[in-house]
Amino acid sequence: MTYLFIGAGQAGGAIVDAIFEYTDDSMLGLFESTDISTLGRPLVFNSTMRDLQNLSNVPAEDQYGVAQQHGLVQGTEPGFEEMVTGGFGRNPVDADEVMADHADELQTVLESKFGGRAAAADEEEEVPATDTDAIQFAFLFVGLGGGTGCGISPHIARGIKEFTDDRTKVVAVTVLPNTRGGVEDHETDGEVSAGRQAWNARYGLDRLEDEVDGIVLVDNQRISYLDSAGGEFGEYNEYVAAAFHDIVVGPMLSNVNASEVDGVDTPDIDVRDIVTSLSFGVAGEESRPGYGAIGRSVTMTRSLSGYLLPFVGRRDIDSAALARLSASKQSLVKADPNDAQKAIALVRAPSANIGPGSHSVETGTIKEYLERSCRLNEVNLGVALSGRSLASVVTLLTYRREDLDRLDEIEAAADAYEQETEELFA
Ligand SMILES: Nc1nc2c(ncn2[C@@H]2O[C@H](COP(=O)(O)OP(=O)(O)OP(=O)(O)O)[C@@H](O)[C@H]2O)c(=O)[nH]1
Ligand SMILES: [Mg+2]
Repeated sequence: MTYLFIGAGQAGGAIVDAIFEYTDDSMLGLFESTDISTLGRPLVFNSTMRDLQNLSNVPAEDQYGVAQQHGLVQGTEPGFEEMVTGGFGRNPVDADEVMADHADELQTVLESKFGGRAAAADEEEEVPATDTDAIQFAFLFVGLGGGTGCGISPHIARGIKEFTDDRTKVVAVTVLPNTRGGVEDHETDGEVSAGRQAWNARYGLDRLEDEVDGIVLVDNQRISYLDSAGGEFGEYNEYVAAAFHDIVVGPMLSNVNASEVDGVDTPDIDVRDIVTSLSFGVAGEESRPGYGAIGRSVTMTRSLSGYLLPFVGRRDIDSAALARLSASKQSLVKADPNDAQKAIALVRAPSANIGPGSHSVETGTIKEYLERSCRLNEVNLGVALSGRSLASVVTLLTYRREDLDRLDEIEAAADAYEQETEELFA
């Protein structure tokens, strides 16, 4: 049983790399138990070798090149560097075609990692069935403004579901391009127009929608005041990685006893709840993916003197402010938390700040805040321990596509781009 964290393309790979930074014990502090590498596994795909070489936390055996001639090439394969040179020059339609041509190779890759049909070398031998529970959940990270990730990610989602007979739940975490004005392309030093990136984003979202259970939006326009061409993506990636790490992995690394927590019925969430919160549909009917935005707020639970002297200098935590801040830091522009349909959130705090007591996080207050925002009465709140003197709140708000002005804006920019180029080549 594994959770897969897949990165497709440069942006997707970079975010997965940031998530697997959390394997250092010092970051998780006191828990002798586990870290993310015992629960999840990274897997990245890219057409550009250099992007793969930039990853620090994804071993070469979990890196795959996508090349027109050679298909999927494992990072450890001799000659990898010569085979994976291409890139798709911001063209997702090309990437889509190449990946479609090599779709069966994805099954081979998954079999090599999770067992299954390929394990039987001899025809006479009984073919072991694929362990359909091998991958319970997959998070697929991808930047939609480019070619590679945008074009290949729908095939990856479909391939994983095929591998497990549709048992795996897949959540796509998609980076929306900054569509304000021209955007520097740091790969070619040329200008990739905002219109082209919007067109790519629409192309990718439309295809992903048919393959995945939920979609989380990470909008680069949220950081458009930064000079992202200069590599400031790093901090944003870390922010997104921290939020996902908390909400996906946190509850399993550090569960708290339900009876300790006031104001929440079951202060337990798991990944299944995240997927449910991110999709719409009643049991029996086919569900469709919702669109989520994620946010994280954090505050110190001790003053500086409290770090030096135990039991001194505990700070009061303003729970309402922490909840509001988390929702206002969500990863999407032009999204009003009051338009959200559902929400799931995770509070993490040291044990001294959970349960009754004047310094504790008021989970009931946070839940009420989210319930006031959401139109459906579906708010799920989990509580987990933190080994550091920090209290954090991660909120994942789910919207219907039609309620998000930002997606309308991207559609309009994509339409305009299409018209412009049609006129150009008419
Ligand atoms: N948030 C974030 N965005 C990124 C990062 N790297 C690139 N982007 C943006 O993500 C979008 C897709 O770009 P890439 O990920 O470089 O594209 P790709 O999937 O590698 O595809 P190619 O065009 O073939 O290189 C663009 O809008 C980029 O500006 C990153 O590390 N973090
Ligand atoms: Mg690239």
